[in-house]
Amino acid sequence: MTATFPPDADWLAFHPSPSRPSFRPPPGAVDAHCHVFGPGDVFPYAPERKYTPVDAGKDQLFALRDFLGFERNVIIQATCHGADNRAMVDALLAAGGRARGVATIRPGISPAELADLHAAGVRGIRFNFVRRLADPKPDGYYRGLADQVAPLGWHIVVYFEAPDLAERWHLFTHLPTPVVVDHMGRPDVSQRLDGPEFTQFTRFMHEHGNVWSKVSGAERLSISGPPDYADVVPFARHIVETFSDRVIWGTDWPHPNMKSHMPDDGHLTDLIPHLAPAPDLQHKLLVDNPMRLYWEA
Ligand code: 0GY
Repeated sequence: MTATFPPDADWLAFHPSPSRPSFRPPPGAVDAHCHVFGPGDVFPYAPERKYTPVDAGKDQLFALRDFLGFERNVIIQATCHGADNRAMVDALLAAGGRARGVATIRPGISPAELADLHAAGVRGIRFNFVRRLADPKPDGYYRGLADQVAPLGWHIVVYFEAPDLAERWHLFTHLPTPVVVDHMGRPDVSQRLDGPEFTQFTRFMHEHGNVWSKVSGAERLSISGPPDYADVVPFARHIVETFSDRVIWGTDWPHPNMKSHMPDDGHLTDLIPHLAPAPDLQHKLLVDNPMRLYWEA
């Protein structure tokens, strides 16, 4: 916590002492969805932010990476930092090649600024359609930004609520880059796996070979709750088994905006063999796929 930015009164801080997972990630495993917050007195939170978190800096992230048995991180710019990517870039530069980043950018960013982000390890930008986090813009806004980063070989990460998929279908299916969906498009896991909403999501992936999914966010999607998050497992496992070459996984640390509970990152890591039961699926999910997207692109 910093005096400069007191966190929201109902903010849940990340788990102080996660359990050591029984599952051991394979060598080279990537935690492909996590964030850094501040610290706010060094990297101020954005004036337009929708929440003020408890600081969660790079040293704590790297300690968690080592403790859980991962080798690399993909650090996703969090909305509380707006389009000021300095905290994320600082973490990338400190990681000695073991982290890549996904930035938030605004129209008017220069080629030189994009080149600097690329040199630091940024390989994508994120479009956030979740209304409690960002104010959605017309499709043309996103298309302009996508056209700017496509020549760099970057991809677009999209974060949306399940009902938004129909509304943004045309935009998402015409982006000129790989498209990586956060948290499986946030399915309502109280619905059936073959219900209309999730069927639409799997059709999105079937019909568009450039669409990837993160099978992350169990702690946010689950109604049955920890430590098993049993209601999320069939959804994630279906995606992993059907699209094994286009899935990645991440802890989602430090779990912004959790209200029901703060997950134990060891328990989340122990979900992996339930989502990806066979060792070859685990290797694709944790090593081959994220390496292709973030290190080899
Ligand atoms: C996540 C989810 C959330 C927050 C953000 O950038 C963010 O602020 O992504 C959320 O509140 O659902 O993936 O971290």
